[in-house]
Amino acid sequence: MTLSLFGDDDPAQPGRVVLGQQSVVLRGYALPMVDDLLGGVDDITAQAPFRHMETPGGYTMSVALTNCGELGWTTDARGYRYSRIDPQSGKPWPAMPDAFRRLAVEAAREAGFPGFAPDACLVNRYEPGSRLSLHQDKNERDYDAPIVSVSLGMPAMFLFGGDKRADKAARVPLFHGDVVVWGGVDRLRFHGVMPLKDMPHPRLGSQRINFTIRKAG
Ligand code: MD3
Ligand code: FE
Repeated sequence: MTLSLFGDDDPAQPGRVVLGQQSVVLRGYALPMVDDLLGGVDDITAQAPFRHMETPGGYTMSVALTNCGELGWTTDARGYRYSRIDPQSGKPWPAMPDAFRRLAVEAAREAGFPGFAPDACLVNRYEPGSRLSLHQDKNERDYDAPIVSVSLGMPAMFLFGGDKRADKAARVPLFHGDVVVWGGVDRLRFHGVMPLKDMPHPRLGSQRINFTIRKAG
């Protein structure tokens, strides 16, 4: 048996980058599951293709998105919300793949959030130049549940701000296979993604896929 200097929930473990009191990057955590995860993305997008949605302010998002799970996040001229129905197909969103749920529940537990019961997963696709401006995730019903994010494909520079839009944001690179868990006091922090640089990934080419597993309802 190997003696570990690091307890199971010690935030100073190798491969962990502490972002805030209750948010942590688990570097490469998803790498052993990449085949299953990409298979899941293919299943989802066969039923609910990536699409560019409109913001309430009248802009078209540079990030294309789809969803799986009981609830999916949407935006249009009427606002942001979660819906059981894909507005493009009129059908329920595809089921959340078991591999997504298992990874999220285990990563949440590792980060100090046992008992995570997700019901929603927003899948984002970035192409070169795609960006996400600073925002808070406030459309979920209760902020006690964490959000688990999985990054695949090209790297991105993530912006992690504070509780106010004007708070200075830290820049954190996110790579293929990284998993991030955000919750508790960090749950409502402003965050965003810088415009994606074109650094083609051997497996995914000129795209980045990020999915966030959530409890929305
Ligand atoms: C920090 N997506 O979909 S994931 C989003 O890389 C979103 O596609 C980004 O922000 C992406 O809403 C970042 C990381 C993330 C998700 C939720 C958070 C960071 C968060 C909630 C609170 C604080
Ligand atoms: Fe967000």
